[in-house]
Amino acid sequence: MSELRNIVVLTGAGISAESGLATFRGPGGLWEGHRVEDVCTPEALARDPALVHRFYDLRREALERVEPNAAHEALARLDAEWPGELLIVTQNVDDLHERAGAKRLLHMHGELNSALCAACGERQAWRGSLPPGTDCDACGRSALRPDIVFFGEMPYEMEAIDRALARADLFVSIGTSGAVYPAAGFVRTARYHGADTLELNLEPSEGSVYFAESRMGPAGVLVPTWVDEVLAD
Ligand code: BV8
Repeated sequence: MSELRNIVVLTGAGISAESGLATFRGPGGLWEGHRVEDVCTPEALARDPALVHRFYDLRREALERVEPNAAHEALARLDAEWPGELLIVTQNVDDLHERAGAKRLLHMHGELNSALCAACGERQAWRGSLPPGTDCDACGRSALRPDIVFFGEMPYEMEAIDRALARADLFVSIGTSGAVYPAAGFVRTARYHGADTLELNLEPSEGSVYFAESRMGPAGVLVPTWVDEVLAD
């Protein structure tokens, strides 16, 4: 660990589970009662914009009722105290990392508290309900949509992520099933570039075999322990 300088952390829905937010793979593969392909694809948005906008309105509202947990707070402490490079890449669209104080953070799948204009590509902060046909502040057209990366759409900041993975000495995956690409492939990219790899998850993910070390348990317990270890070195 002594030569450890550059860390990349990937987080998924599991890190927000103890805050009370649902993960994607609930009972029967339903997500808040919906099939993913009915609410998280461009086709679904075109077919039934009211359903998709409502789905994200409900999740944006749920965010107002929850708080960051000990895992978010531990990563924010790492962010504040780690002297080397750090990048927290979250697949989550909640703002719990920010609310815990994380700064060196990016949302590769978008954010609930943001709206994207399908006409001009501009983004604007958004709270509360976002009905279909809402006007864009930048171009005035009625084309605002949830600022979410749907299946089949290119995740955000992939160049920054790839640069960080190429420089990483340690890649840590927290609370993700390893079911969705390109995020699920980051561990292999990091290993290819010589990074050490650690998985902190409630159960083995689909990519567990690629991690040098896997620790099973709730993020609220595993992440503070791990951050203490890293900062003690
Ligand atoms: C793209 C939106 C290309 C935000 C999401 C075949 C092979 C490979 C790839 C593909 C393929 N067919 C299609 C693809 C591409 C596709 C994909 O990977 N499909 C999968 C299903 C095979 N990927 C895409 O489409 C991506 N885009 O590839 O673009 C492209 C190229 C050029 C030009 C244009 C396009 C886009 C993917 C993004 C989709 N959007 N979310 C939102 O609505 O929230 S994905 C969504 O699911 C999440 O964002 C996340 O990324 C993903 C997985 O969810 P997890 O976060 O892992 O959550 P999950 O519930 O699955 O797991 C939770 C884990 O936590 C579990 O392991 C559990 O044990 C653990 N846990 C639970 N509680 C705790 C805990 N751990 C610790 N403590 C706890 N307390």
